[in-house]
Amino acid sequence: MKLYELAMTPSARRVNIFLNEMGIELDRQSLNLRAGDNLSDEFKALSVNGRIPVLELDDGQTLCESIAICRYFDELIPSEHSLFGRSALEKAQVEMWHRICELQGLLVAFQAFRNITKVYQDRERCVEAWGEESRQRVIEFLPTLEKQLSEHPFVAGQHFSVADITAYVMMSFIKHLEIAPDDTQVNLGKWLATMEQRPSILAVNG
Ligand SMILES: N[C@@H](CCC(=O)N[C@@H](CS)C(=O)NCC(=O)O)C(=O)O
Repeated sequence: MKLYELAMTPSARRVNIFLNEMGIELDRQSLNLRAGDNLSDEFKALSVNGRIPVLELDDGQTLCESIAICRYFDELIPSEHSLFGRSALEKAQVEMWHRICELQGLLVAFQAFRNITKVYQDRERCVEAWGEESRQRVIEFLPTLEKQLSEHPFVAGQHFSVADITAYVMMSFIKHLEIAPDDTQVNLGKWLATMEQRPSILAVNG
């Protein structure tokens, strides 16, 4: 198997934290996204969404979308400590919080970053006002996380899960938008500090 990625990017970080949690090593190929390595016909043949990460299986089939890749390994190597949850209720809570963090947090932060910095203006139309609006929406999402973390040790409840991975990657990424927990978001700040001590996260932070 081979993982096509760019280790510093948020989507690759999500997969790499997950793989570190599971103790999985893979062959890797790094792409230079800004130079447009992912825009080639050769790469587009591997990646339905034309982005990294992409997992290429030994039989040549490929998977893109970071959480689909994580789910593949979760099913391939079953564990009683699945990061996608254990009981029916816990699986649904992980799914719920994961979708909340992804749809209201990480993907909105991507829109903010891409439209404000215009980093990929060679391949997409950038709307600065949309970037600023998205940045504001990320700020307005943080109280949801603060409330949840004031009542539970982890984002989806009692156990570390893929929802913590996405929330952590979002929180580390929004530093580029000059967003951080404010003085009232103490529980979010404490959770962030705890996440930064996890070996799987220390390893991607280098
Ligand atoms: N929803 C996708 C997002 C993938 C994505 O946006 N990857 C970025 C890096 S974080 C990328 O490849 N950007 C290059 C481009 O947009 O051309 C996932 O979770 O895998």
